[in-house]
Amino acid sequence: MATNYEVARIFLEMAEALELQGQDPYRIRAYQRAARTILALEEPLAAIRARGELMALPGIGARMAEKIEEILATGHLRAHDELVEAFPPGVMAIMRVPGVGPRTAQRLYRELGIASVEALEQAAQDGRIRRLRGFGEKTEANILRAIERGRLLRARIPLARAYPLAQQIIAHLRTAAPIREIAAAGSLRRMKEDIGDIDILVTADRPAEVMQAATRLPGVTEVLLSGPTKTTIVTDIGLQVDVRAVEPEHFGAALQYFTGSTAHNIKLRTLAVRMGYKVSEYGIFRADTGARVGGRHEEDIYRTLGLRMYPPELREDRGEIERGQRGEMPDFVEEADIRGDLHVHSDWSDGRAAIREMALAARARGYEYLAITDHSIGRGIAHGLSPERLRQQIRAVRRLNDELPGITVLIGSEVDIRRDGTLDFPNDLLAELDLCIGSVHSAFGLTEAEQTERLLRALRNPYLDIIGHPRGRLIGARDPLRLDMRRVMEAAREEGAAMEVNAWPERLDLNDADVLLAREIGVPLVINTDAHAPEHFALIFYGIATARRGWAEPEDVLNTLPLRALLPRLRRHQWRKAA
Ligand code: DGT
Ligand code: CA
Ligand code: CA
Ligand code: ZN
Repeated sequence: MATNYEVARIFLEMAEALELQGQDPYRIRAYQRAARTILALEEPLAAIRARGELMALPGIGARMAEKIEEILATGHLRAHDELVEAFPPGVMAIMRVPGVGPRTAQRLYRELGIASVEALEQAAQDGRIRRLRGFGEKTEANILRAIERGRLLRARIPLARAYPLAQQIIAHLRTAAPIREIAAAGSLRRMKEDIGDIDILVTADRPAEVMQAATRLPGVTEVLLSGPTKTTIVTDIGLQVDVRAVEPEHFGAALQYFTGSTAHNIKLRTLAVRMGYKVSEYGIFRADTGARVGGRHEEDIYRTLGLRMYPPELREDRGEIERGQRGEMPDFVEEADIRGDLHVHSDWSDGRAAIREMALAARARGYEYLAITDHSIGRGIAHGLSPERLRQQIRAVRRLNDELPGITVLIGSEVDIRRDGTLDFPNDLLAELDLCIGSVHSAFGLTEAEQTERLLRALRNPYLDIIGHPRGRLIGARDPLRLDMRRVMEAAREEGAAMEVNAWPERLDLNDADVLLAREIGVPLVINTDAHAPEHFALIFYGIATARRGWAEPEDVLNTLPLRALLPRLRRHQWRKAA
């Protein structure tokens, strides 16, 4: 008798195949809806059918009920068998090669027996495709180019693209196969800013089903490897994904191993050997007797070696193991430490939401404060505010703050640092603000000497509290500014200014190495989202991860402080007090 899960899986595969064929979206959704209903059931479908109540289920009409009956009775659905025959996984992969599509894939399969992307590439190189009716050299060249492009795209991918994809893959695998544990490992778990491939570990009673499901994930363009415990696929953004199934009692050890980094693992294993142990992806063992000491849980490995478990973000062999051996593993900054966001845009400049909406969203997150920091006039394209508009905004924010309970709304500005290092608003206006972020949004191409001088000059302005996204980079789109970061940070520390860790996923700026430097120099940090819409506050975790990769502790980060402790730490209050 087919299980609920098996019925749902057949329906999900139907939906995917129909989608690839460009069939009626209504039919596709009907299958998806039925599958979701079935996966949510607590009772076997067979029992519901026995009571004659299948059609009482949401999303199950007469035709779906009939299909469920067929699967329960025979273990199969004829329509599904036909689809699988017409579209084996390799053919599905071919259909996803840009420009190929279902009809072409079908013909290539039927007439030339091509059932994988590799076979397709070979056939195109051999000039076999142009011999098909309706195909020519041009089609062949296009196919080769599309395959090649897919490969090139397989270069490293920004975390901002890989992370959501990994979440989707995990969610999808959970619905497509009965899974016990599932976790991302590798550089993604370490929250590295660029990802070579996604590594996913699972435990399941029937791993083969998980492997099957992995080859059929939405967006798969190629199945590179499909074995009983390991599947490697390529997705349409060119990212490779390894899915591995391990035994439950090995899960912790495997997670430790595949989280890496390789350098961290090597150091850890060397330490283990010195202590009379052996660490592998299967567990931690006594070297003399071979007895297994642990491995079900990741902590087993670290604990046995006398270490606290390292947060994945720290596992880069930057001295963390030595530090752990000395018993120095503090609590690093985490999302719960953050009490407010100091870099927030509204619809007064290029944000999407009203100030009040942003404030309500921040309050809903449990924040104690936020600072509205729209752009200054020099950013014409971002609807930067004129001095008059900023004066209006100051009044608007003060009024809102008076009437809105539960959160303090500060008024600030993200002021352009002009090419010559002057700020884009006069000091008498900056003085009316609660805080000022200075950012570079132009003249990215200056030499290192010029760029450094520009920031040093900006830092001499006593109203500049925070340097925003100090590197000015956009991952994959714009290189970081050339500047002497050490000198800039030293100047910021001298002046009492803070450096931003901008959590916007395309920025991650400061980056992890800069955060390490900031800690060495002793300049305070703030972690901000640069939110342009309410949902962007959630992106703070990218900034937290970046700061953790730089070993930041809560004390290093000003916006972990309650407001009354934060305000005196802002530069403008420091020099006023000193004066
Ligand atoms: P990536 O994919 O280039 O962004 O970086 P990772 O760290 O995800 O590397 P990957 O996917 O090649 O391997 C995943 C983890 O598996 C890696 O972080 C550590 C472990 N691993 C892989 N190869 C080796 C190795 O040769 N020795 C050791 N000790 N561990 C390895
Ligand atoms: Ca990886
Ligand atoms: Ca890998
Ligand atoms: Zn900015």
